[in-house]
Parts: sequence; C-alpha cells; structure tokens
Amino acid sequence: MSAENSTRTHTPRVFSGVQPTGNLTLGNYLGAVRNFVALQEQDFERLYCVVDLHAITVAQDPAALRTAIREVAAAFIASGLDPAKSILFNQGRVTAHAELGWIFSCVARMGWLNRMTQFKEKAGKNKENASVGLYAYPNLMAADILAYRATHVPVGEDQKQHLELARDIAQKFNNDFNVPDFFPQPEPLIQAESARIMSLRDGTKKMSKSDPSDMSRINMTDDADTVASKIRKAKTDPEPLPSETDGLAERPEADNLVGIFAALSGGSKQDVLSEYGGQGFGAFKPALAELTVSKMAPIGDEMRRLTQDPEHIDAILTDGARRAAVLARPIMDEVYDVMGLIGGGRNGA
Ligand code: AQP
Repeated sequence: MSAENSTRTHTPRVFSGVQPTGNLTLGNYLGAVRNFVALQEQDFERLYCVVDLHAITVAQDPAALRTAIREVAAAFIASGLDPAKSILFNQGRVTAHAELGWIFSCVARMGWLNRMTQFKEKAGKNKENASVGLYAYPNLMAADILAYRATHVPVGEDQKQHLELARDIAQKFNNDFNVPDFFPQPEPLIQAESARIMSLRDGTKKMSKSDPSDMSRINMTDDADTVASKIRKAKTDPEPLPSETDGLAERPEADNLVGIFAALSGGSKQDVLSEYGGQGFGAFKPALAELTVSKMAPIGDEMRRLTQDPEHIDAILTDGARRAAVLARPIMDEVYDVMGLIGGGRNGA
C-alpha cells in the first residue's frame, strides 16, 4: 500500500481483555465485563479475550493459570456474553498476538515505555528484578488491539495510558512504512466514573484481584454470606451518609460504597444519597449487601456451574480462537509484507 491509496476504512470493531490472575472481582465486573455485555447491543464486531500472555508477565502456577483462564471465560459467559455474538477466546491460542507484540517491541521507543505508570506501580522497588515482559506489556496490549485493527477499546481509567501508547505505536508504524491508515487509531470507550471500584479496606486503592487481602474485594464467586460479611466489615467512618455528593469528598470509603450501590442499581450517586442521606452505615450496609447479592449471586452460581464442565468452556475458547485467527491472519500477512519480512508468519508453508 502506498500513500496514494490511503482511504482504508476500518470496520467498527471492539477488542478488550481481562487477565486470568485470580478471582474476578466486583471491580472487574462493574468496570469491564458488564460494559462488554452492553456493547453486544451496539453495532460493533466484538472480540473479548482472556489475556493469559499478559498474566505470565508475573510468576504463575501452571495449574492455577489453567483454572483461572477457564474461570474468566466462565465469568464472561455467566455475565451475559454470548459466544455466538462476540468472539470469546484466550490470547495464547492465537499466535498473532505474540508475533505482533514482538514487532511492536521494535517499533515502540524505550522512552515511551519508561513513562508507563503501571510498570512503576507493579514493579515497585524491585524494578531490576521485574520481567522484561512486564516492562514490554503495553507493546503486547497494542498488538492485541491492532492484530484485529480494532477501532474501539472499552478500558478503565487505569488503562488509558496504555491505549495512548497503542495509538502512538499504530501511528509510528504507519509513518515508518509509509502506509497511512494501515492501522486505525483505536478509541477508548471509557466507563462512567462510578465504575471505578475501590478496595473495601482502603477507599484510596483500586479493588484488585491480586490484593493480598480477600476482605478487600468481593469476588464474583463469593456466596451470599461472604458478600454480606465483607460489606458489613468494610472500612467506613462514623458519620451518617450526606444528602449531597459534595459531602462525599474526603470520605473515600463512603464514596466507594455509595458508588457501588449506584453502579449496581443503575442510578447515580445522588439518587442513592437522596434515599439514604442522613442514615448511618448500620442501615446502608445491609441494603448494599442485599442489592449486591441479588445482582451477583445468579452470575456466581452460573460461573460455578460452567466451571464444572471445562471441556465445554475449552470448546467455546477453541471456536473463538479459530474465528479470531481468521480475522488476524490476513492483517499479519500484510504486516510482514510491508516490513519486507519474506514468508513471515507462514511457518515454512
Ligand atoms: N477496581 C476496579 N474498578 C473498575 N474497573 C476495574 N478493572 C479492574 N479492576 C477494576 C477493569 O477490569 C479490566 C480487566 O482488568 P485486568 O484483569 O486485565 O487487570 P487489572 O486492571 O490490573 O485488574 P486487577 O483486578 O487489578 O488485576 P490484577 O490484580 O491482576 O492487577 C480492565 O478494563 C480494568 O480497567
């Protein structure tokens, strides 16, 4: 392709992924999976991926990883993702991700990666001992998206910087090889502010599946008693709830619980405060527990049912990978071709 024929239009296509790094949390559900389901009603082709190659940027036990991959797939399906409407697969099953990830490691600049805040947070003080993969993670994420020329990516705020990098990589590739519009500039589909769910133990920290404390999160597979007990013991302050959202400033734990209630009930934080303002947590927490159980227990039950049949899940993932590979292969052929890599990705065929 040359600069003259740069009128390529890209099919509206969504790509997003979740890492199989432990039990999925209410944060993953409200911040990601629930939005994946909502996008089924919109005019996109959709690929939703269990990003297992990202998970191995930190040490994983192979048996636990296998289980976690199937669990994320089960969470997708139990939450309402229909494998007939969306392509569901795990990343390691489609080689285009690793192939393009390497190519993008040769396109991205060290200076770009040095600015990534997530690497700094995850590597912490132990930077010298972090894997090269953890450092190069954003290149693989760019490859996940661009191997399908995805145009839209539902991401949480925390992933916005990585998506910016994917846009820079796409632009640089297009410029370096003089192929304008070869890769699209993927757009973020950022979720509502209330969908950022924080730890139940510390309202300033994101609820995370790899937090050492199980009490900090609600897992999608927690039973009703566990959910109620975690909400009852959630950190709060002694003040009653305010009647206006301004009153939640400087009260991160109260803000988080109100945000969870709003996200689960489909209303705003102000709606919640209009009902519960002036009441203490003694009244609010049981109402929140009841709402959480009513929304999440059916999904948890379905996840447990699905994970009892790993072969069924594997069949869905295999079919999804086959369909994903059909989309990615011709794009990869073009990538190798414009770069001058004769016979690239053809395994000698
Ligand atoms: N607490 C959260 N609130 C809102 N959205 C969240 N997401 C994760 N936690 C929250 C969104 O879930 C998607 C998948 O995330 P991921 O599993 O790929 O990695 P992550 O963002 O690093 O999530 P975790 O739970 O914190 O995983 P670990 O502990 O393994 O690092 C993303 O869209 C993310 O925004």
